[in-house]
Amino acid sequence: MGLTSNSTSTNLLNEDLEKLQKNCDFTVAFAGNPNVGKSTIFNNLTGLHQHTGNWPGKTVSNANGMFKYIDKSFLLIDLPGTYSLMSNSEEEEIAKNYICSGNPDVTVIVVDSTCLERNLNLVFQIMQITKNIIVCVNLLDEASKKGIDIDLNKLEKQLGVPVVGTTARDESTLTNLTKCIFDVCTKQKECNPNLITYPDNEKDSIIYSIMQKSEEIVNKVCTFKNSDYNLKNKKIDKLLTSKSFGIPIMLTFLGIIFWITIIGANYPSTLLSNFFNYIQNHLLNLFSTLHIPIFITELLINGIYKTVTWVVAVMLPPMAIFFPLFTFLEDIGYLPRIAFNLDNYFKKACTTGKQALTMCMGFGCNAAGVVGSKIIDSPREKIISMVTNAFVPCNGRFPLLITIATIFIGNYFSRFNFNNYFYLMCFTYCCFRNHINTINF
Ligand SMILES: Nc1nc2c(ncn2[C@@H]2O[C@H](COP(=O)(O)OP(=O)(O)OP(=O)(O)O)[C@@H](O)[C@H]2O)c(=O)[nH]1
Ligand SMILES: [Mg+2]
Repeated sequence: MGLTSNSTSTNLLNEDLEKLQKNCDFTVAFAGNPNVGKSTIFNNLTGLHQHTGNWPGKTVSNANGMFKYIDKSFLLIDLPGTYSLMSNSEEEEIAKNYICSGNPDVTVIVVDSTCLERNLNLVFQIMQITKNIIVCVNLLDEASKKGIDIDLNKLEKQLGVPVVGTTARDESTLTNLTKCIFDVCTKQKECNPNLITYPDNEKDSIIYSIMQKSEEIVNKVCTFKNSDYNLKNKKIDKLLTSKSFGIPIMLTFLGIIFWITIIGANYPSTLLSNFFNYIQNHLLNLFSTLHIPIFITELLINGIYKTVTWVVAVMLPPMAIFFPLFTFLEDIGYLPRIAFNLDNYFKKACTTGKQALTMCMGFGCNAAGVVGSKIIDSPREKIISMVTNAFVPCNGRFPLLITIATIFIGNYFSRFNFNNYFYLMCFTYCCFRNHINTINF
């Protein structure tokens, strides 16, 4: 009963939506501003692995998943984040289209409890379109850290729709949400949104009325223990994106990450290569004892086995170190600051600062960088990012590039001075000796 791993499905992405809707009792859409935890809730309920991370714009198309609660099955739709229904970007358009015409049985609007006022704007806009709404006030742990207290019952009365508080990273707090979804879908709970009446149909005055109402509600339901609760964050932000310190701090961070990756990868690389060598020697002995023809031994051991294990020993350790470090930068929210710092420079190359994020991913694995290009809004910049990401030297290509560079530059030097060539080889060898030459195949 309820939310168990058996009650979830893990292979529903990209299947035909209508067919899925027919197979489920109810459809539930997750909408909200970017970076408020929609995908984290979606993943916890469905058992799927949508990309989550601390920067806006990760989800760029609708994702589907399923969960069961009591005797009912629910199809969940994780929508891209949107600040408003007056969409600017491709993904906001996707979210808007689904909210306006997808006809879900209930729309869960996930809001960030640390900036409720901004998030309520979208709530009021969606209220104009659909009646069946649940407001999920997420990131309650962050709110309590900042000394923000939200009276959820009062908020429910003000909005006229069910309000549930969650901390999406803690799965146990989602029980109230699943129960509320069940109750609203099965009509055990009523939604009567308190709609705003607009003085006239001018766009500007609609926006003004929504902002005014949101401010009014926040003043009634939120208590701020510390009036300058955001001061520390603002100071850090200012430092990280300042003209004089932004770039040096970024280079230091990235330098440390590459240093840890390159130096740190040597140890597991050496261990792995020693282990594979040990197995190789035993295999060679076994093949010779069994009198297996030499060309088969060459093909299997010196061909396939050697190549595969070399790739594993060289590529796996840097990836295993780089990706967790990169995820750490993502989780502390540093990536959008990198994009901000580099936006100006990327603009000069006719592209966007967001590409810095995909290029950083590309250092770990080019495939991830190219796939990550989907976060870029403009189709032109997206294509530029996809094409140029392939030039970022990923962990797997580093050793090969160094070898090729040594051969070509080495040749150039040899025409003039053999000593220079020798020094260059020594330099390359010293820099990367552990990374390449300790792998004694
Ligand atoms: N501390 C805390 N972090 C949370 C909570 N919910 C989500 N997060 C984190 O917030 C970040 C954003 O979460 P996502 O689920 O990717 O947000 P999203 O709304 O899907 O974002 P977009 O797809 O970009 O619109 C991630 O780093 C999550 O781990 C929460 O309740 N508390
Ligand atoms: Mg998401």
